[in-house]
Amino acid sequence: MPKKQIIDPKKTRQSSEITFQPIPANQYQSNFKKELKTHGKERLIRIYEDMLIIREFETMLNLIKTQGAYEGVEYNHPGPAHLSIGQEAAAVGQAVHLSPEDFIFGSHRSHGEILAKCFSAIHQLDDQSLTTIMETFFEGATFNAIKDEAHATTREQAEAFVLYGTLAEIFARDTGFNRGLGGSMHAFFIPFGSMPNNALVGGSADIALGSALFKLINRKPGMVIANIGDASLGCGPVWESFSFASMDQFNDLWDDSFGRPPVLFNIMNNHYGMGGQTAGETMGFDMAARVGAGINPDQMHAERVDGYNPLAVADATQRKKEILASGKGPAFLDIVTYRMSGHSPSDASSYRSKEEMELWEEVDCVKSYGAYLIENGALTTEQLEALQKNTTAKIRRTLELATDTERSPYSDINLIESVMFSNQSVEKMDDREPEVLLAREENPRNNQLARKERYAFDSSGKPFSANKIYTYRDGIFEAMLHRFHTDPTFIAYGEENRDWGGAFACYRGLTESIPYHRLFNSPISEAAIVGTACGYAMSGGRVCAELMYCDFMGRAGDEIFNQMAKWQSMSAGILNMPLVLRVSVGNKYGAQHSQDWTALVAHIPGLKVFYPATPTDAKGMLNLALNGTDPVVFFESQKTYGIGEQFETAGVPEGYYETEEGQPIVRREGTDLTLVTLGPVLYSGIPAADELKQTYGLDVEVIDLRFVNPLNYDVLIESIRKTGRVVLASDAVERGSALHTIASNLTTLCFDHLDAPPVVIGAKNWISPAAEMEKEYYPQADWIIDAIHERILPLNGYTPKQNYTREELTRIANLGV
Ligand SMILES: Cc1ncc(C[n+]2csc(CCOP(=O)(O)OP(=O)(O)O)c2C)c(N)n1
Ligand SMILES: [Mg+2]
Repeated sequence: MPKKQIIDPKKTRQSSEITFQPIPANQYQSNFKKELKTHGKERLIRIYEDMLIIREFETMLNLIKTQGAYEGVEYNHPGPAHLSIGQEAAAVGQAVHLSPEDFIFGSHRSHGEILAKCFSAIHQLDDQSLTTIMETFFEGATFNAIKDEAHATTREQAEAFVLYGTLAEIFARDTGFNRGLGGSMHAFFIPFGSMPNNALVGGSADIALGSALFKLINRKPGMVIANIGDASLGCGPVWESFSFASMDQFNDLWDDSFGRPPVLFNIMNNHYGMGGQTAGETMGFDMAARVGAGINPDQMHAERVDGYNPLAVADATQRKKEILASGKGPAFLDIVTYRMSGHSPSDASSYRSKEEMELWEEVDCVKSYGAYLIENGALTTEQLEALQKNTTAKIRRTLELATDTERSPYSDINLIESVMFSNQSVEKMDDREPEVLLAREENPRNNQLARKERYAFDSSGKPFSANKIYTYRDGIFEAMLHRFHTDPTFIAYGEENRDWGGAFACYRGLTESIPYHRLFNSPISEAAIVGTACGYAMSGGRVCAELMYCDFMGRAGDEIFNQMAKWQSMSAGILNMPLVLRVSVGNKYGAQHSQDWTALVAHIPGLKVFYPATPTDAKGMLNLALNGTDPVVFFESQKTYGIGEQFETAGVPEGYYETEEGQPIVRREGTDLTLVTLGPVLYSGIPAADELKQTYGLDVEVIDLRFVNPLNYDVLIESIRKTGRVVLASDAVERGSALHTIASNLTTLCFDHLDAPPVVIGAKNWISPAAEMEKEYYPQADWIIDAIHERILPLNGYTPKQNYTREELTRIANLGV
């Protein structure tokens, strides 16, 4: 279905120029009377107190790290503590106008942001809500550690709860906000709107955008902030997020009720990466706010703000919040601040002068805001001193509680195993009616499929012609259509997902049925495709993202390896990640479009790895993945997209069904040798088995692995017990292939039954060559026979073509090929 917009050459070739609007910098004017009216005296003092608490919390951490003690309490903290001393006004100012349903995602330096956001939420919630949150969070485990302490009000108690939950998390305690599995750089507390913080520089940009997409698409209240550092403006995924958030389609193609995602990219601009100075050394923007001008005509509403004045930050955040609420996001703030503390406590500040640090100390945000309140009669010096004393006592007590191993036991290491996956079956993530454009019965492709042959052969065993058969890509389509009609939160996107019909026609027919906001083309931004999908999934939605080619996972490495894989466990199971990442394994397109990278993702803990080979499994395994709550990397070979069902004689079932997770399947029974295939190699395995049977009388059992992780070894073990011999083959290059791990486990599990060590066959350890040479690169049926002959069982009169001798093995290993 072509888009309605016409790209008119007359218009696009017209002579004109691009103009920019001025970008405001530090234009906030202090006016105490006005501020008093806006915030009230109590809130103005509260802002000071919040800054003071954060300063003291981090001063305590600094002393613990550098001297092993604070106010007489000794403790050794071996883990990290990236402090933001100096940045308190930015964190507290930002939180002032945020409501609990507004989310902030941050960086490795987020203790202050977590505390500020939670304190702000506490200020807005009533006592009953606060008590319920505290009592129910981890069934009261965190609350129990502080509930017997004397607190004058519920709010004070909630504040102590937040200080304790954060510190216990930093100290890896079971009572911490993420049961000690997140730690200093990843702690968060969703009930108050503090979302995951990220140790990867800029990692929160695309995740926060995904969370904003969730709010937008599911019509949920609130805005989302990505707190990222000035140095993160050098990171590709951050720029991908800017353009993804600014796509014209939100205005031009989506329903008018949507607008653009409510995301604020907030640069906590402390002027440094670790030691690299951004403006002046590693970047060229002069002022970070400038970058907004390059993204869209709204210039992302970019603005520079004085982050040493909490009220200037509060004012700017409120103004951006209004813009986002009107659907005109994304917004961008360059908050000028300064990190007085080192990057980490081991930082000797060798990259900056004493003079510079003294200049910032002179205008210290906590001191100067305190002085401002005194100057304007909101606070007396005595009150300020009392606040300081009180704060020190609070922090000291929090430290005592969080380091008391009885009240705050360390997490049990075995907890991790139990939260690596959530392993749930959840049909839909919300109960509302899914938004669709056509009833399922009206979908043209759905109706076409009703007339297709769901088994590839007729009653005489003759294959049906290609245009008559139900194919692998039809299986993918049916699973997608089912989920779109079942789960209202379910969305899918990637490159060419919509009008094109999906990169390889799997989605053809979906454009007609599914509105733009549930199925859309993304920018060519692989990192942001996966990162936003993570944010969408962790916020409560279900998503299928697609990377056209498996090889493009390289562009989304961090998002797949560090985000998608990690957040369920780093959150101690608080977050789910119902995210299916479809990747196709190509061929014929040479070295950068033809790689099976199952090993890469199977190596990363926290990912499920599926690789169906048949139409029945394409549908059943995608149904399974899309009904689950775990991140799945879903491999599909382009070699198999057009094939029909060749194994299940009843054909691909018409209704809904799921393939059993982790279960390999016997495709042909045999007694003499087990051949385990992954993906399309199944179709080389069958002719190899035929040849071995006909010519050498060898009865081969062919097992289609289907799953790399998780994997149930029972079927494999049972087969090997019977055959005593096993060959494993896939299209991945042989070195480091996921099959080697399986082979190694089979050696351990079946040692007493094996005649010879398992043999792993893969593609050559080379670049994948041009289509014309592929037959000499990917495993072919006769390679399987060659390997059996050389390594397991010499076949009478057989002359191998591939060299599987031990000499060859060591020769190529020596060469690194
Ligand atoms: C992708 C990535 N690269 C490098 C690092 C190592 N690193 C940690 S913090 C940091 C500097 C980040 O600077 P900025 O984004 O300005 O945040 P700040 O530390 O100033 O708060 C670096 C390079 C990392 N954690 N992640
Ligand atoms: Mg910085």
